[in-house]
Amino acid sequence: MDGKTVDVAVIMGSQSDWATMKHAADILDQLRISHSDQIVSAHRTPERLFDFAKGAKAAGFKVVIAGAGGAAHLPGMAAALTPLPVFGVPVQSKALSGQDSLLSIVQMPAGIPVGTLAIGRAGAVNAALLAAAVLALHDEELSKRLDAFRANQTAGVADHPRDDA
Ligand code: RP5
Repeated sequence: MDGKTVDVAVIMGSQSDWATMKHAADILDQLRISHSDQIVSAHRTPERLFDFAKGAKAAGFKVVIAGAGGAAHLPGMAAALTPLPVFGVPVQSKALSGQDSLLSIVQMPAGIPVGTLAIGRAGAVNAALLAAAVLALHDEELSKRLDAFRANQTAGVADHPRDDA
């Protein structure tokens, strides 16, 4: 990365989470925010989780987006190990439709916050937009791009529904 730091770490518990987390990566790309997408499993690769989260701030990341499904301990464990803001995305699980993921991520004990988003694609998209809003506090050009993204979204909403849309 040319010695430059990357702003957002998008981590996920499994390859199977990528179909969801790619939506976060796509929004970050649209807003021209640098990101690193990594598989980091709290259960299958705990040492990788410790190495990543303990070193995330020193590595230059400013925000962590963490997606996981089922017994979704990844966002909470990452938040316990880094002072960076962590946004959790509950991935929609097959057995319980992501309600397990949601409750695993949202019910953090007081003292270690995880900003928890919606289940699935909406959560991944909004995690990226929240990360953008945080970064935009100190980046006027990004702030303008975020404003333009929202204006474009507003302009894309028709006044009336169509049968063929
Ligand atoms: C979690 O288990 C992952 O975040 C994933 O959502 C879920 C299932 O993982 P795979 O069995 O598909 O690898 O750790």
